[in-house]
Amino acid sequence: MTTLIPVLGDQLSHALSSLAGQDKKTCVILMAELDEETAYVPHHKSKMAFILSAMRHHADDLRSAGWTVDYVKLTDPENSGSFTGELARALERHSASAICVTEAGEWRVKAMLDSWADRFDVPVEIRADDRFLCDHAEFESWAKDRKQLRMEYFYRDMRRKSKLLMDGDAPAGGQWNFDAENRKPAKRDLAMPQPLHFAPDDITQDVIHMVEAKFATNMGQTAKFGFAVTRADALKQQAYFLKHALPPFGDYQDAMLTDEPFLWHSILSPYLNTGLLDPLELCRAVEAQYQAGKVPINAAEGFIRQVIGWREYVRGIYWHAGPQYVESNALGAERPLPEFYWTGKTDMHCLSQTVDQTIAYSYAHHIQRLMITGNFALLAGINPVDVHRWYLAVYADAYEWVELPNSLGMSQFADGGMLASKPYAASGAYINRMSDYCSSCRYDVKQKTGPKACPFNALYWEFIARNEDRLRKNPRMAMPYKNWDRMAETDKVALRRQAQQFLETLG
Ligand code: FAD
Ligand code: DLZ
Ligand code: SF4
Repeated sequence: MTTLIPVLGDQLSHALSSLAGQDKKTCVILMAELDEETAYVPHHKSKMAFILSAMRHHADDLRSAGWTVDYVKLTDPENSGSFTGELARALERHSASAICVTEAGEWRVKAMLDSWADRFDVPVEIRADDRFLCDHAEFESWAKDRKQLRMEYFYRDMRRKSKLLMDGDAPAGGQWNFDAENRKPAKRDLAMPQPLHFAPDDITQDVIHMVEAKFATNMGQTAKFGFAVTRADALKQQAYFLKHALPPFGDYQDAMLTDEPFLWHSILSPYLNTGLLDPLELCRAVEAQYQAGKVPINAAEGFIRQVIGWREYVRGIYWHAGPQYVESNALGAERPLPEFYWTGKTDMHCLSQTVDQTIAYSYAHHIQRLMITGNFALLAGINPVDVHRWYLAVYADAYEWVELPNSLGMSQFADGGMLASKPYAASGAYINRMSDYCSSCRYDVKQKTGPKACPFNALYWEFIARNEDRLRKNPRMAMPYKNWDRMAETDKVALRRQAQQFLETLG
């Protein structure tokens, strides 16, 4: 009586629900490197190297913990290329009589897992993924009957539920949210922390060679690969972050600096999303730093809000919105993604900085994703599916459940406001306020028209004008439309012409 337990690439947790209560002597864990998973988008080379190496290390860890692990490599000549195909082969190999699996993290793979009960002659148990604070039923009951879904109210419930940063029934520090204190521009500081660099061991080097050979044309470099690929190393990055980057994290959460890809961010999302780190354990460690007086409330709250607020909220939205969410295009944006998203070759300094570091590290922090690459795509009217597929491909932390609501919902407003109350659209002035990018750009952020004018300026007003029918009634857009209404007709025409001329250069 053997139970087969497929463990997917984002299920690298020892406390995974499918392993709970199992008898190690009668179970075989199946892990497989698959064509289907490496090809659903053209993943960044470092993203692939990270996931495949973390899978190989996790298989070894599980073996050390007494599990039997059947691991199929991408180069195995018999490899069928899909979860279902590998499960069929493994069922035979092990004469298994049952399958137990933790639910999938996305609609595509969920459909696959749901088909197994009909397809195979053995019972299939699909267990809930309990690595999240809020399960599907709880989110549905929270969302039911609400006219608008807003993260802030959901987040307060998660604070109450987890008891994180709570003084009895009240929020620690007297406020739920210290966001207003999290918007300071940063100055270059020689003592700025840099994330730990984990030199690739033999396993990682093998994976990197394979990825470089098999996916030579994919975006991305592996030369600077330094991700942790084990839980032990991911915990080292967690400890490093708590000590060195968390204290100023709150102040500089929205800041951007030239040639500083990481600033005071945690660089923990790849580990949280593969399961190497546990979100609640991390948040409790952050809370302990606050309670010990080592970090201010705006840092602790700001960080915990991202994890039990935004991260849980976007997952809730993903499953609540259904598999057709990906088709949303509320602003009717149809322009194809410009080539420079893949190459970094653009004379807009903010964009080349963000894309170049994405190519080098498979990482960009939130404000770069939202207010540089996301904002540009929104203003230029890029097709949201193209934008979504780009984000899903290029970041080491990208899985559809977390990437899609962030890209399509938060950054492109393609869901018409299901996730966010207004579009995150901004002109060059915002980028200039929050970064030092503009001082070394060939464009002048203060100019709105003419050959040196920052493209974000005219594009911003073009966005406002183009979407007037859809956005004017949004109360949070009242100010931009008031300013637009005040503008002289000749200025409006000049701005729109400037934007059109620029858009034509995108091809
Ligand atoms: P920190 O700034 O240190 O934040 C701490 C943690 O909070 C992160 O590790 C992450 O787990 C969580 N977090 C913060 N913001 C969000 C958010 N909006 N949604 C979910 N979790 C959040 N995050 C992903 O994990 N995967 C993605 O594919 C992804 N795609 C994104 C696409 C766009 C267009 C945007 C605007 C945001 C996206 N995010 C995504 C959210 C956020 O940008 C990343 O979580 C963050 O940059 C990861 O870096 P970090 O670990 O240093 O984060
Ligand atoms: C992202 C990814 C990649 C690139 N490769 C694999 C793989 O070869 N095998 C695997 O099990 N998982 C991989 N993954 C992660 C899966 O795509 C992820 O687990 C599913 O999308 C389910 O959310
Ligand atoms: Fe970006 Fe405009 Fe600033 Fe150049 S001037 S860095 S294009 S915002």
